[in-house]
Amino acid sequence: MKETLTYKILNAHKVSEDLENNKMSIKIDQTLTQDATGTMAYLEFISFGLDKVRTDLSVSYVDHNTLQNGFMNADDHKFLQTVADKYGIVFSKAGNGICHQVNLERFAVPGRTILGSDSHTPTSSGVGAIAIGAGGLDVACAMAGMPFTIVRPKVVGVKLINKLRDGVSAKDIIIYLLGILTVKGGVNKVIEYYGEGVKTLSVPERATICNMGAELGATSSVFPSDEITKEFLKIQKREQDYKPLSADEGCQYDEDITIDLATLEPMASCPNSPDAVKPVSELKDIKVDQVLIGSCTNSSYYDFVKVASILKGKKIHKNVSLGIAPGSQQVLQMITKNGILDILLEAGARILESACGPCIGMGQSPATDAVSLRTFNRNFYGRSGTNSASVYLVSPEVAALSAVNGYISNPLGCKKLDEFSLDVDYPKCDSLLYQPEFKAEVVMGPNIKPLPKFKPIGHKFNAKVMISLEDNITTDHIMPAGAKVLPYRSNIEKISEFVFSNIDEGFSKRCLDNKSGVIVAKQNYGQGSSREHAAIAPRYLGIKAVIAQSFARIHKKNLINFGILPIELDINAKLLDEIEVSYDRNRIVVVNKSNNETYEKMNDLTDEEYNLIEVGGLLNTF
Ligand code: MIC
Ligand code: SF4
Repeated sequence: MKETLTYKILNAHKVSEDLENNKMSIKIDQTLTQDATGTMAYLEFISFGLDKVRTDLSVSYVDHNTLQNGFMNADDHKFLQTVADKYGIVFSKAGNGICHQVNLERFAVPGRTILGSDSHTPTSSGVGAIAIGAGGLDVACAMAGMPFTIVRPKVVGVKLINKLRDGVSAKDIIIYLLGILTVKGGVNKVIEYYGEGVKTLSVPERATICNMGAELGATSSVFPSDEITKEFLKIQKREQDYKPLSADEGCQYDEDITIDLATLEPMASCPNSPDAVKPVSELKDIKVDQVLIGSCTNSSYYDFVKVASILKGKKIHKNVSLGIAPGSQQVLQMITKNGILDILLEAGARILESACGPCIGMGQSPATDAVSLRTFNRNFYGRSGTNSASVYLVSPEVAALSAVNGYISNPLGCKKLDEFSLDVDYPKCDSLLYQPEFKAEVVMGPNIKPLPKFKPIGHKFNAKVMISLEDNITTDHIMPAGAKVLPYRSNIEKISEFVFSNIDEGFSKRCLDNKSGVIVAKQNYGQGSSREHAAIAPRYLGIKAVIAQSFARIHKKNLINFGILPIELDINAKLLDEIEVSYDRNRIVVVNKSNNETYEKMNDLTDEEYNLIEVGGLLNTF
């Protein structure tokens, strides 16, 4: 039978299959963590009592909480470094770069499986790997050598034909796709790219596309591994990792989409959702206050070549603040060596650390009511740190040209300058990358609190509705990030004070006063980040079930991992209604006692998931 590339890689890693529930478990070759989810993941891994990781390669990155305002983040970094050294994990220190950019440069290998405690882990699929984002506990289990279970994904075949015009970017391809598929269109699917157009895209461009597959809710995205991949691995001095990989000619996809690259135009995701898509030509003349270029989506050397081509000899508009964060030390070294950095500085850019920074609300929050153009991947409400700001997601070309003009501008026709060759020497740049020596003692500063213990929720309970929500609630709504909250990622009691704080300040206190509760929502609850804090912190506050029309993949798994029952139902309930939930292996009954409505459905949890809820979560099974 002719196979898709997705199933070639998945089947080669298959450990077991549960056809009745449409699930498969796969061996994970490599893992990655970042600091904001990593401290929990490693506390969980340590609790398993193993002496070292069981993967081929595990890498721990520090890139999110690099703003060291107080001892908390620095404590976390020290903890992560000592854990890595002790348990056989490669450590990428703060300053080395954004986990996904560095992982692509240094570690991603065609044909491998990679599990990362960050939703944008699929960036590494740009080399022809299957890289998947997951909660920290799932990554901890993978580090312990356990297989990872997924819903057998449907495969969407995206055929790329022709070639992008000057000024049109890989970012425009994925934003365009978001306009077609929406933020829930990729759930339990892998987006597989093929066709003549693939050959016209470099690996960093492919990685940009795979990166924002996360915004579709997709399990992963994948590109073939071809001569361009070989060239990329060669310049990264790891040609030995190359292996050609592609789908069988004529294989069948579950869904088919064709994109003609030659007709695509610059696109933007408008406030406040990556799928609020418009062509840039329809947005022209909107005044811009801030432009930020960077993040794991668009911070490669390739991106800065295009930015420099536009900024060369120009000055940014006096009302615009332009911030630039190169994605890694390697990118920073390269733009320094070939004069791009000078061009950026002369244009008036502020150079930021090679880290996530403003993408996760760590600094650079825009002014009140400001318009901010970002080459990032998420523009959820409040994520920038300024609730009233309008955040647009765009390509590096749109960002650079708009910074010069002071209003949203269409770069169609802007050419890459020939003087910036892509064929340059890429420094290996390992000065902030540490191989484990299996020596260190784990250092746990006062910011790192023990994992909370949770009791099972029981088979029947009554609880009030603590919040009633709409479609597409993101994990940024549930568990906000930003400079104020992120330092408490290792302290569940403290971070739980901030649950839903951007949209409902009273939530946390209400839960504690009521001692238990349920959350009611509509479609695609928990989209976005992989942060398991969006499950642990509500559980800590007494949340026993989330009743929603549908869930995002990673968040649903996180809820189950921490013993919260996800119930897929569309119920009619308002704040403080009294809900009775009862369930067994076969069915779930939900009664809204406040309006006397009863809902009943088959229990669609697998045996494994049911067992986890019964014992109060995955950590109680060890
Ligand atoms: C994000 O982009 O939201 C993050 C911060 O990288 C998260 C992880 C986190 O919340 O720590 C993600 O995407 O998984
Ligand atoms: Fe970091 Fe932003 Fe990428 Fe998340 S999306 S990993 S915060 S750069």
